[in-house]
Amino acid sequence: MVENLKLKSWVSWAENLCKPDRVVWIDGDGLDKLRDEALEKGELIKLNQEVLPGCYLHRSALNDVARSEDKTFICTTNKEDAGPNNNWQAPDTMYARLTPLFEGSMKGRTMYVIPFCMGPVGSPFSKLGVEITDSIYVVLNMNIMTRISKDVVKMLESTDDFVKCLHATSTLSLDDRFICHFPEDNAIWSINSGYGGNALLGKKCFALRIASYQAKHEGWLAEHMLIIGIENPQGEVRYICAAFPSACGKTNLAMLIPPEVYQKKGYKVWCVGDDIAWLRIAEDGRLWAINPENGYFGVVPGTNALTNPNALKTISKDTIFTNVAHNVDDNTVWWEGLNNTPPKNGISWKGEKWDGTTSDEKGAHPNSRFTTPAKNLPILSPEVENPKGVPISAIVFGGRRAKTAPLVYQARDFNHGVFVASTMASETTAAQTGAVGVTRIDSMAMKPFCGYNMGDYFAHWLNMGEKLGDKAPKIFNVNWFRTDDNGKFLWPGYGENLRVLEWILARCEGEIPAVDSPIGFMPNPEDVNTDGLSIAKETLDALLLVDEDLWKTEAAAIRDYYKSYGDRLPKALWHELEHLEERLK
Ligand code: OXD
Ligand code: MN
Repeated sequence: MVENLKLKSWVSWAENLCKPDRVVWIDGDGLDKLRDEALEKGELIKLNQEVLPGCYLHRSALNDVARSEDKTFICTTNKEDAGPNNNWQAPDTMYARLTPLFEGSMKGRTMYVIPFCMGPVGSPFSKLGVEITDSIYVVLNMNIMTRISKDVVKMLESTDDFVKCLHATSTLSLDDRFICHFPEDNAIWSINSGYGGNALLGKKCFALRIASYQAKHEGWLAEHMLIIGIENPQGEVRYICAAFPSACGKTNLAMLIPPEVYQKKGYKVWCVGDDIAWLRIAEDGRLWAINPENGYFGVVPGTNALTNPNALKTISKDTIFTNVAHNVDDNTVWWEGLNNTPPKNGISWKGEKWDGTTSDEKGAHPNSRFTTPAKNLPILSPEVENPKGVPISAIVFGGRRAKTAPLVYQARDFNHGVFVASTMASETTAAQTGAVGVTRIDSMAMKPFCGYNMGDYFAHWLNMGEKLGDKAPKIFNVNWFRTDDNGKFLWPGYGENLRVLEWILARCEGEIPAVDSPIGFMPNPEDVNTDGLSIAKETLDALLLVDEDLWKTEAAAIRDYYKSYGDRLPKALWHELEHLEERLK
């Protein structure tokens, strides 16, 4: 199909190894036929096309419902280059371990070859990949999440610069499940999982792990960040990037609807991306961002007309649902948090009869997902295809913290911002396998996604800050999840988060003063706009409280965490920690 020798010989090598019955190239045409095949095989269920046109349901294997972090490896020649944040094995070891697993793995199956583009086609920001897979589910999801077209195939005729992504479903054995990254070879090998984060190799594997490695070498940043534009009543749009660990409401924030008082004034929010940002310093010296993805792979439970009406509209067509409950009566889907009326005649994500009252079992898996095209989002930014991207005014970091972190604070300067970002912590959720609710430091929300030693990654951030100088975006930390002593959330969240973003943008414009605290600049309570919001003054005070004892414990945990990076941790960050400890004395 293509004449590029490097690509052709890689595909023949994979064909010889995996021994499929046939090889099919994907250029965006003929997907209906593939969908039909998946329906026939039971890999997809066609939903009610009147209510949910173009929507399908997929149920995964029970052991294959989230990213397998313990099975994910960064394979660099030197162990230190992967760093303590990653599982490591030498490339030769993993090639030798995985080759027999791929051997003959596609016998009796079809091998699909998917050329894809991350980022707007033709943008100098964008990068190409080719995924080989034996899964129609992967092909259909990649077609939503990335850009696949004849133009992309054509681009591969004239460049050898593409990431080689090899995926096989095989037996789904947990013991032999591996998601291996070879950053020195621009390659990814994934076997025995069909879960999005493990198998849609354009997303976490390429756009974060491999891209972060490329970004360090090429002088840019690949980040686990949403990108939104906030339009003020004067029609000016300012862009913010925000990083949160998985399942902390990033998709909800990316698609937020302004509270009524803001809508009346003329505020609008535009979504550029909900998960990944690639950021470069442009000719004007500012930081500009593109979203490398073309769709959203969002957590379904909790999505409803209040929490994320835009997502609800978006996923009412052209969407693949994975591991939600099936309502057999009307052939639609249901999930916890959609409404209070679970199907009477339902089938749970496990494929068992389920009616919402028979057991404690959930209808939808807590990490059930939608895959949906960006083009259907009502608030999709008109800048999303702009090859230059959008200029970033502020970078926001956040996590899920019951205590400790206040609603919002601003870093003193860029280096302090890198400190704040590198030490952000969150309570774990269902998006990772393993215990839920454990606090862990998740630097820049990138700990599971940084393709190299995070000590070097922090140094790269500091270096970017130096290059940006006074044009650098301002850095902030937010926490929507603070609770009272009864575990009740203090902040209403969702659309109301715009109130905090407004404070952030006002700080970027230098419009309002702030309070100096040991951890950074805090809002004067009267500068958080509570118009139209019934929130007690004491609640706001509680949201903005910095409990110094808790922060002393936090500083001790940071010290231990930083030590794990040994001499790869930049000295500037040790200094920042010492300043924090000083200020807390
Ligand atoms: C995701 C994740 O799927 O972060 O976006 O797990
Ligand atoms: Mn994510």
